[in-house]
Amino acid sequence: MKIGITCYPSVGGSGIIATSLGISLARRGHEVHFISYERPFRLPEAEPRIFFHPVVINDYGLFKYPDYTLPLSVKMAEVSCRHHLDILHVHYAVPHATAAALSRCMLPPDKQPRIITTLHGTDTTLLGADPGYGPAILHALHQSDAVTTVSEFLKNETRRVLGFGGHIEVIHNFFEPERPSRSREAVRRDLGIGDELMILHSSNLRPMKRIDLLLETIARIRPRESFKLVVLAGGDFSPFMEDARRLGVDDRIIVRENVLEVEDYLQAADIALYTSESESFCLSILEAMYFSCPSVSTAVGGIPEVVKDGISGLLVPFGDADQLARAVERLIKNDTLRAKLGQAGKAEAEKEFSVDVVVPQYEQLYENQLVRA
Ligand code: GMT
Repeated sequence: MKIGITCYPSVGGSGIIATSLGISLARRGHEVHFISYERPFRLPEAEPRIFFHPVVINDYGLFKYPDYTLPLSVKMAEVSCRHHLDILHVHYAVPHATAAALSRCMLPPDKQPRIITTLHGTDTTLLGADPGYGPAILHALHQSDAVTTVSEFLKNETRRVLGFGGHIEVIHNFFEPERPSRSREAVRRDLGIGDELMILHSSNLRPMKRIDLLLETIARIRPRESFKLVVLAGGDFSPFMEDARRLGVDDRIIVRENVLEVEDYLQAADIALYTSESESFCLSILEAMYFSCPSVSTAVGGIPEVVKDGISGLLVPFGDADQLARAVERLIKNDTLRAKLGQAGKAEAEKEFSVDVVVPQYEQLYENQLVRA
C-alpha cells in the first residue's frame, strides 16, 4: 500500500507512535510518505520506502498568526495525487484531520485516499471540550473513513466529550525499543548514581503531567538517601527546580532535557513514576515495561489498560502524594517485588503492545478501507 502519515514531528507520544508505525510499515513492504512541517525526530535519514514531504509555512505580513492548516492540506493533496496514496493516516486531530478532509475536497474522486484519524489524547479531552475547536474536530471525524483511539478510555471520552456516534476502533499504542547505546553502568556513572535506586520520570512536562505532585511525592519518600529521581524532560525543567528547592529535594533530582537515546535511561532505571491527572495511554509507562522497570502511577484515563495493579506495576488514586510515596517505598524496600512486577510488565508489553501485535491491526484497518473503497 501507499500510505501518507501526518503527525507532530517533535518529542511527544503521538509523533513517536506515528513515526514508529511508518518505519514498521515500510519494513513490511509498504511505501510511506510523511507529511509535516519538520522531519519527525526519530525518522532515520535513509530508510527504504520512506519519504518525507515538508510543509512550508509562509509568514505573510498580512497574517497576525501564521496558518499551518491550509499549506498542510495543499501538501496532502499534492502528495496524494503525485504518489497515488491509498491511505492518509493522521495522528492527532488538530489540525491534521481537518487538513486531511480539506485536502480530499481538492482531489478528483479517483485520486482521493481513504482518511484514517487516530486520536491520541488532548485532541479529545482538552481541545474537544473547547468550544473554539470541538465542532471542527467533530466535523473532521465525520469526514474520516475510520477513527481510532489509543485506549478504550479515549474511545469513551470521544463519545462523551465530542458526542461522536460513529464507529471507533481501539488500537493500543506499541513500542519497539532500540538497542541502548551505552551500558547500564555507564549511564548510571554518568548520572552520578551509586547505590541509590534510580526513579525515572520522562515527560513533556505539560500541566496534566502534574510535576507539582511528582515533586511532592519525591519529598515524602523515606529514606531520602535511598533514591535519585532522573527526569527526562521534553522541555525546560528549570522552572520546577524552584519548587524542588522549596521542598528540599533538589539534591535528589537529575535532569536531562530532550534526550533521544531514551533506551539508555530505561535500562538504567529501577522504578518509573508518573503522577498525571489525565493520560489516554502513557507511552512512557509502556517504554519502562519493556525494560522490566516497574512503575508507580496514578490510576487515571487509559493507564489501567496498560498496567495491571499489583501485577505489572502499582496504581494509586490520583492526587494522593502520600499514597504515591508509600507505593514507591514498597518497591524501594522489596527487590523481589520489583523484579516480579518488572518481569510481568515486560511479558505483558511483549504480548499486548509489541510492534508485531499492533502494526498488523493498522494494516488490517487499511485493507478493510481499500476493500470498501
Ligand atoms: O494529547 C497530548 O497531550 C499529546 C500526546 C503526545 O503527543 O504526547 O499525548 C497523548 O498521546 C500519547 C500517545 O498516544 C499517549 O501516550 C498520552 O497518554 C497522551 N496524553 C494525554 O492523554 C494527556
